[in-house]
Amino acid sequence: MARAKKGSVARRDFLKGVVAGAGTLAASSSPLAANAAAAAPTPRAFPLPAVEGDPPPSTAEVLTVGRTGSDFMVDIFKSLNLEYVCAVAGSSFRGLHESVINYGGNKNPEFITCCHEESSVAMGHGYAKIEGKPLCIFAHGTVGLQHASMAIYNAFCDRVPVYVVIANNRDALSRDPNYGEWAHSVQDAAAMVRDYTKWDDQPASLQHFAESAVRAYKIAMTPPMAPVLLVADSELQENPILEGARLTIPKLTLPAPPVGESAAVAEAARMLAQAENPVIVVGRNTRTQAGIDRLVELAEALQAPVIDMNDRMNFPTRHPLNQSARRNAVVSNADVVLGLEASDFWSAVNTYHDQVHRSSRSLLMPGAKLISITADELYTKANYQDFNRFTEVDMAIAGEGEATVPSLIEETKRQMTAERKRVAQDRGAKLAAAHQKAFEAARDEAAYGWNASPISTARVSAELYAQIKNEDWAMVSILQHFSWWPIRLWAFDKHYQFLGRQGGGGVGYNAPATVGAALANKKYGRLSVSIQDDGDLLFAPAVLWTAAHHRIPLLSVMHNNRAYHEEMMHVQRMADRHNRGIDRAGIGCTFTDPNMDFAKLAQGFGVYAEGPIENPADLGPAIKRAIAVVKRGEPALLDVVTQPR
Ligand SMILES: Cc1ncc(C[n+]2csc(CCOP(=O)(O)OP(=O)(O)O)c2C)c(N)n1
Ligand SMILES: [Mg+2]
Repeated sequence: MARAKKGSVARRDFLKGVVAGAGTLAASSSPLAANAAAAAPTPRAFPLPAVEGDPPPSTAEVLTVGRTGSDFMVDIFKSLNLEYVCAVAGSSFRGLHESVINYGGNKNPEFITCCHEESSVAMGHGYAKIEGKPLCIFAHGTVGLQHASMAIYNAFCDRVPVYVVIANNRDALSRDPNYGEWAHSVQDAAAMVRDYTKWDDQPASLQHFAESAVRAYKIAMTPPMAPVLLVADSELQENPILEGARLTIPKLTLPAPPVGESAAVAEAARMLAQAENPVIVVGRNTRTQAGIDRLVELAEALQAPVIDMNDRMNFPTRHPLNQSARRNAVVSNADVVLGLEASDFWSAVNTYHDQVHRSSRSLLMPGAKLISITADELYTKANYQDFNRFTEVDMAIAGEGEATVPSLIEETKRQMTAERKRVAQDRGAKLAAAHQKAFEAARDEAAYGWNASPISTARVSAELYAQIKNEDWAMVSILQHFSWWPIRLWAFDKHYQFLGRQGGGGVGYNAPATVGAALANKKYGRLSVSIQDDGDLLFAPAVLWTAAHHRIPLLSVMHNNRAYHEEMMHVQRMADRHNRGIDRAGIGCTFTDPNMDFAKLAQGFGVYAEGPIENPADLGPAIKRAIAVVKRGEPALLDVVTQPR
C-alpha cells in the first residue's frame, strides 16, 4: 500500500501557527504518519472566523507550506496508474495542478494542456477506447464541468470509462471573492452530470478521498463501463496534511467481468448449433485482440454471418463471414439471431422509415428466435434515452459479451455434430461468395466520380489506404459521415484499428477523441489516422494545438464538405416534404462565402498542414508528405475539399 510520506519542517511550523491561531486544535509536533491514530480527521488550515478581540490570524504571515492534501491525491492517482491528466487550468484545482507537475514530477499523470473541457473529456474517451482504461480529467468546478458535460454524455452512451475530477469550494468561508470562487462553487457539484455518470462522490477527508478514488476507478472499469466523477474539495487539496494523519491508499482490485450463467449459455449454444441460419449481431462487444480472435472462432465454429454494428472494432472486415454489408438480406433469412452487446439490437432486426407518418418493419421471419448477451442488462438509468427501442428476445443473458464468448464457443463446439458441421460448411461457402461479391460491388461503386472535384470520399479513402496499409495503422475517427468507405474497403483486423462512434452522437467528439486515441497509440508507435469532418473540428479546433504542443502523432485528413451536411440533408428532407424545393437548404448549414481555410487554422496552432486540396491528383503526394511529418512524431492535417458523402 502506498502511504503518505513525511511532511517538511516548514509545514510542521505552519501547522503550529494554525493551531495557535485557531486556538481550537491540540498542538502536536510529531512527524507525519508516526504514532498516529488511524483515520485522524483533517484539520482546518484556516483559522476560525475572527471575532472582536481576537488577535490577528496567524495564517496571515504564513506563506509556505509543505505537503498538502493535493500531494496525497497525486499519490492516489499514481497508485491508479493514471497516465495523463487532461485539463484546462482552473484555480479551484490549483493545488492539484501544482502537485501533479512538481510533487508528482509531471509523470503518471502527465499534465496535458487542453483548451476546452469538452476536449479534455473527449480526449479521455478516445484514449480509453485504445488503452482499455481511463485517463484523468481535471475540470474547474461548475463552469469547467458545464463545458465538459456533453463529452461526458458521449462517453456514457458509449460505455467508456472516463475519470473526471472536479474541484469545489464547499465551505463558504473559504471562497475568495477576488477569483470568482462564489460563482464557481456549488452545493452538489455532480448533480448536473449525475444522470450520465455511473458514480460520484465529494469526499470530506483525505482518507475518504483515497477510498472513493479507488472505488470510482473500480466502478468506472466494471462492465458496463462509464464515466465517474470525484469532487476534490479545494480546501482538502490545499490544507496541509494533518500531523499524525495515517493515510493509506486502498489497493485496487478490478472485478472479473460478469459472465453469462452457464446453463443459459449452453442453451444458447444449442439453439445456435441447431439453427439453419444463425446470425451474430455485434455491438459494443470487443475490448481486446483476444476478443476479436474469439469472435472469429465462434463465427467459424458455426459458419454464421456476422453483422458488425460498427460500435467497436469487433470482427475483421475482410473475413468471409463478415456480412455487415448484407445486413437486411442476412437477418431476413435468419432463424436464430445472437446479439452480443448489441446496444441497438432492435435496429439490427427492423427497418425504420423517416416519413410524415413514421413506420417500421421487422426484418425477421416469423418464428425467428433472438438471444441477447449483454452487460447492459445490469445497469440502466432512467432519464436519458440512450437505451434504444425495447427488443423482444427469446433468451436474455446478463453477462458481458467478450467475457461470455469463450464458454459459448466451448458449448457450441460440443453441440456441433458431424451433420451440423456439414450444413455449416455449405452455409459458409455461400457466405464467402456473397462477401466477395459485396466487396467487389463496393469497389466498383468507389470508382464513380474518381476524378471529381470536390474529391470523392471513396477516392480519399483509397488514396489514404494505399499509403498506410503496410504500416501499423489505426483509424481513430468516426466514419459514418464518410459513407463508411474504409470499413467497406480496407482490411481491419486489429482491436485498435477502429473505435466506433461518439456514443451520444454529440458533434465535437471527433477532433479531440482522435487526439486522445493518438496519444494512447503513441507509445506503441502506431500510425494514427483520422477522417476529420469540418463541422466537428469547428467546435473546439484548438485541440490541434494540444496535439502539436504534446507532440502527438496524428494524420487528420479532412472531410471538408463545407457544411453541416447531415443537417442540410434534414432541411432538404423537410423542404421536399413541404414541396418548397431544396435550393435554400444550405442556409444555416453551409460554410461558404467565405470558405474556411483549415490549413491556415491548423498552421496557426503550430500543426503541419496543407490545403485546400481540390484536385484529386494532388492528394497522394500530399498524404506522403504528411505521413513523413507524422512519422517524425508530430500531427499533420490535410484540408481536402470533398463531396458531401
Ligand atoms: C453538439 C451537437 N450539435 C448539433 C448536432 C446536430 N448535428 C448532427 S450531424 C451535424 C453536422 C456535423 O457536421 P460535420 O461534422 O461537418 O459532418 P457532415 O455531416 O458535414 O459530414 C450536426 C450539426 C449534434 N449531433 N451534436
Ligand atoms: Mg461537414
